This record gives sequence, structure tokens and C-alpha cells, in this order.
Amino acid sequence: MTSLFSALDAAPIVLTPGMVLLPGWSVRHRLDEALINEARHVMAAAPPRRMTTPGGQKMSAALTNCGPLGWVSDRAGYRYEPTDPLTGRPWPAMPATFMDLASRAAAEAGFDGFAPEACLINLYHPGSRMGAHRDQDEAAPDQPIVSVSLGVDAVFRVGGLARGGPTRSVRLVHGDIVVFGGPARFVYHGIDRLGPEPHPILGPERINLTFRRVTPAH
Ligand code: MD3
Ligand code: FE
Repeated sequence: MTSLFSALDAAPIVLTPGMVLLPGWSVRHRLDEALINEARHVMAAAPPRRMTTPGGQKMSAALTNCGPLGWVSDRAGYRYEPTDPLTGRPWPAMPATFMDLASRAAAEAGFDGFAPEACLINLYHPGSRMGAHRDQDEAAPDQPIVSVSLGVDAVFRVGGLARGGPTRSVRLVHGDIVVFGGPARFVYHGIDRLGPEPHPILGPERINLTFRRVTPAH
């Protein structure tokens, strides 16, 4: 499958203040297949699993982590842990390609010095979704979150700082990166149900990598 990118496609797009889309960044830098291979290695050591919310519901998408800290959810709440509760081992190390990409993408979006401690890997299949939520389990509110989309397209829904307001839809395709920082860091967001059309590389799957700073950066 060939993708053609013009200079215009390559320019960062400010969707709202603090929310920057880098269209096809991972593909333009020819990193998409390497990212998929690294994600597969992480998933072999720390299998994706559907976690339970504090309210007792199974989440729709499966998730795992790499890096010194990983996000977990169970009946006790949401938090970051150094150990994978499924395997009893530390989360797999964050691959250097992941760290470099997250730091470079953040810098291109205007956030210098981003050093993520966690990479949450979400694995979607047709019908998987993610309900509206905010990411507020991190103690580094001045640091952005970097999101990399791989595989099947998804419709990303983004709202405002309050639950239930108007939302905007953004289609995220293979290779796209979105950086959320500053005034966009705590907006409500979610992912609509994944469609059935397979992706040439990943088949029915969508993999989303989200890079987070968990403890204060300075
Ligand atoms: C906006 N993941 O893991 S990525 C998540 O595609 C999450 O798997 C979705 O929401 C996914 O928490 C959406 C886009 C995203 C990620 C984190 C954000 C948007 C964000 C944090 C703050 C604001
Ligand atoms: Fe989120």
C-alpha cells in the first residue's frame, strides 16, 4: 500500500490550542513497521488484557504497558504501578525507538524536553471502543501526552474540560500522532466503535501507543 504525502499533509495541524495533529508522522519517518514490531515484543512479554474499571465493568479495548511505570485499573481504582499484575514482573522496558519518537513528536508540537515514563498500549478490534474520559492519574500536569495510531482507522471524539459538552470528531489513521498538552491536556475524549475494514499491515487490529510523564518532570 502506497501513501503519498504532500508538504501540506506533513505540516502540524493545531486542532485546538494545545492539541496538535502530526499527520502520518510515523509513516513519513518510516517508523511504523518498527513501532509495530516493538509493540509485538512488548505484548509477547506483557499480554494485552481487558482491565476492570473501579465500577466493575470490563473495558472494551485490551491494554498493556512498557516503561518504568504502567497504568492499571481494577476494583481498587486507577493508578500507575512498576509491576504488571498479570505476570508479577516489571513492565517491559520502553524501546529506544518509542522514547525517541515521543520526545521528537512532542518537540515538533512545541513541548521540549518530554521524557515519558509510561507507554500505555491499547489494542482494539472491530467493535472495541473507549468511552469519554480524562487522563488525570499523572502527577505532571505541565507535561503533554503523545498518542500514536497504528492499523485500522478510528474516529476520535474530543470535547472540552467539562463532561457532556459538544464534541468534535477527528479520524485518526495509521501513522498519525496527536500531542495533547497545555490547555488540551485535560479535555474529555474517547474512541468510537472500531469499524470492520481491515488494515493492510495490522489486519483487524488498531494499536494506540500513548506516552505519559507520570511523576513531576523537574
Ligand atoms: C487527550 N486512548 O489511552 S488516544 C487513553 O486511541 C486514550 O486509544 C485513545 O484515550 C486511543 O487514555 C485516544 C488520544 C488521547 C490520549 C490521551 C489524551 C487523547 C488525549 C490525554 C489528554 C487529552
Ligand atoms: Fe485517554
